[in-house]
Amino acid sequence: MRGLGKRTATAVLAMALGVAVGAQGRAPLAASAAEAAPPPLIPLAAQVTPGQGIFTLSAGAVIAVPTGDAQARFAATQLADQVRRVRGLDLMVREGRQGAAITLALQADAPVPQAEGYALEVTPGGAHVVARDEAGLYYGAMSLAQLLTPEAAPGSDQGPVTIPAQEIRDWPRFPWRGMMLDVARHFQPLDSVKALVDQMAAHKLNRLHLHLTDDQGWRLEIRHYPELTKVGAWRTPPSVVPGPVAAPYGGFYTQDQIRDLVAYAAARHVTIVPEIDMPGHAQAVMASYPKIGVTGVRPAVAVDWGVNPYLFNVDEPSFTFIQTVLDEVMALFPSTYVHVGGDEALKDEWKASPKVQARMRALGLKDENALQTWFIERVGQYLAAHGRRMIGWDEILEGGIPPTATIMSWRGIKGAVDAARMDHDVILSPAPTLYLDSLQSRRDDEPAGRLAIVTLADIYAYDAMPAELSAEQAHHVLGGQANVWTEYMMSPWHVTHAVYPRMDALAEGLWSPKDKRDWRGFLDRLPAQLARYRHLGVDAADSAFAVDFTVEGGANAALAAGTATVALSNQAGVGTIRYTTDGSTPTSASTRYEAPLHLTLPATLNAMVFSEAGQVLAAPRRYELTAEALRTRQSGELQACPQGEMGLRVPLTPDATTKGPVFNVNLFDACWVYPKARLDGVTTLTVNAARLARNYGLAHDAVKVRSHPATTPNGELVVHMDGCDGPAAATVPLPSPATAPQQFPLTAHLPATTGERDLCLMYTAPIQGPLYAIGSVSLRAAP
Ligand code: TNX
Repeated sequence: MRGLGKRTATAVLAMALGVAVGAQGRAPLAASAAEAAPPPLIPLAAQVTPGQGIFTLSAGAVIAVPTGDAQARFAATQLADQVRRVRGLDLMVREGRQGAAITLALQADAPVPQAEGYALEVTPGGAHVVARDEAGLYYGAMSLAQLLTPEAAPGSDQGPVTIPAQEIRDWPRFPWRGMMLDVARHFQPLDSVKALVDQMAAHKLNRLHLHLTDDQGWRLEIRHYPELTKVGAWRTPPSVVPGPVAAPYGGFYTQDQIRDLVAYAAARHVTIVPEIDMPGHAQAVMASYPKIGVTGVRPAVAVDWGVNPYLFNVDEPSFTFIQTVLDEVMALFPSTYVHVGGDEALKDEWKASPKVQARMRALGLKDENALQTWFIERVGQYLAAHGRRMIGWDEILEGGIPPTATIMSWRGIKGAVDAARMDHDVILSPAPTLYLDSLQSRRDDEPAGRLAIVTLADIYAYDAMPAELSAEQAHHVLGGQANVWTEYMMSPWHVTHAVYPRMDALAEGLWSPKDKRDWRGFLDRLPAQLARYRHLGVDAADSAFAVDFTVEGGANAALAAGTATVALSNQAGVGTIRYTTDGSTPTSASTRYEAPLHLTLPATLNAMVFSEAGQVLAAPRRYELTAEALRTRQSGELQACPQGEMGLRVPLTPDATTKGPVFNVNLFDACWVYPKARLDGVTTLTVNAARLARNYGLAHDAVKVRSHPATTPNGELVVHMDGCDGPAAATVPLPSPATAPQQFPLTAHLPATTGERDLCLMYTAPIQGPLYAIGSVSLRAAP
């Protein structure tokens, strides 16, 4: 079940390998900054022909657009705005061609092979963009904005800018270059959505799929059904802290705000594709209008992530409701495509309802999957009658493909391959690769998310065209899309961290020709983009560049020897690592890391990563080499107990918007292993414990949650040595949830022993109660 972070061992292994695949040999950034270096564009252009000479642009230069062409003027203004904000260079936008250094114009015979393409010619005399359509002209302006902001190094971005003469002809590989933002699980303020649109447009992405409704919230004002936002947009956060009930969490967009957003995006050639999820993921609807549901019983708006049981009924009032909602949706969103969800609809309610069963039989349908296909197709027909097209997640294939459907494939790519073979259009957005709720590194400092690691390199390597398809069938592949599910992204900061710079890798995969793809070249072009992010206030993740510290031979060897050999590296294998050992923050003048460091304990390492040009690629990271630190394991360093997996990294509070502590958990077993603990002289073990909400809809998998027998009412932390089946070495009762704070230490006294032994730590708290987690485990020796 996707919603819950369970994975097979092979998948986890593959993901672990994915990380290894991401770490390709180290090469200095300047290596390809030689003459034939591609222009500083992301995504890379389809064709670039070098020219003779250099174009120099100074402040006050003019960008000219044809008189009366509002769209060209808008593109020019966007170009000027980018260059001013990133480089501090003021350009002027004017109509007419007089004295212009830069021109932008539509041209019916512009030399581009297809829609959205542009040609950009740079000569010593100026830069000229032509295109056959408005989108192409806009993308030409965005490319020029990148050419005019090529610098990565601070301080180099002053005065006139120079661009080598060149001719660029560029067009997209796929027509659908998408991102999905889930505003249902955690509401995203309008300004954050617009900021995402800005970056999508700058990256030549053109579809923003908004996941507007789900069990945990309905986020779109529907005039005809006011309860959807009065009731359905708000939930009461689960709490495990003694005290009053938390304030409601939620929010929604008014129709005026949506019109504003749609227009804002359209001006940037981004189509907003609305999703109204059905027949499942509909608990917020049932909380607002219970009669639309199967049982008629009113639930609360969900707080449980995962899969919840509430389905739409299949009778006429349901369709009246859906059609009325879609009427308003169609009036707000001009998008040809309307997404109707269809994912993870647990069929229990339909199975248990005699009325639903009678209807299914009357329709001559063989099972609930066929009923889902009928349901979705009925909605698809309604959309088709209004000139729109329906998209659904790949589950809608389960009962036979609805004739009017375009398929968005997320459970791998099989859905896309099957649908394309049946002559349906498809969009690829497979989990985990294009799921940006998957964390991007194994670092301790990553925020909450899924533990299927999807690195920058993984996204870069992704190809949206399934190899299985014939050339004929390949025409059905509209493109790809990365999905930002926000169960664990509580604030705009979290979304930003998840999206950038992985959006750069995505954009290159969806726009640039396949044969132009070049991971090392991409890494060479990325520092300029990171500098753009810095100037624009986009707090991009540095996960791919940040320093990882590895103690050779492991922490135990260092503890035994009192010295350590420490290797420094980073995930992407780029840049220059500089470090200090005196506790100070490194600078570009600090010692350059060349080979593993030999240190005597205690020691402190601070390291950061610079590009060849001296730009900071990763913020400083600190590593303490003390006996205490070497005996401590953070949540992310612990392993799942045998047969289990740590699927999720979860926050202390499900809706806290601030960055806070996170905990790796296996929802099915509150059990962790501290592998090879060095126990010589150790007398106590201290766990930094946390009590978390158990807010997960596990559906049929709920029976798989393991419980461990408790001997006291609140349960205990039990420590076993040499695996989980051996006798308990220590048992510490948990404090009462009614009085204890959410985070608390637990100290266990261990029997004297020696050597390296696996410690198994499990909670025996009742599985109906809160979820207990481990922030860190430390071993202490007797003084
Ligand atoms: C599965 S992808 C879901 C979403 C969850 C996502 C979390 C899909 C169509 N359904 O409801 O948010 O997993 O990764």
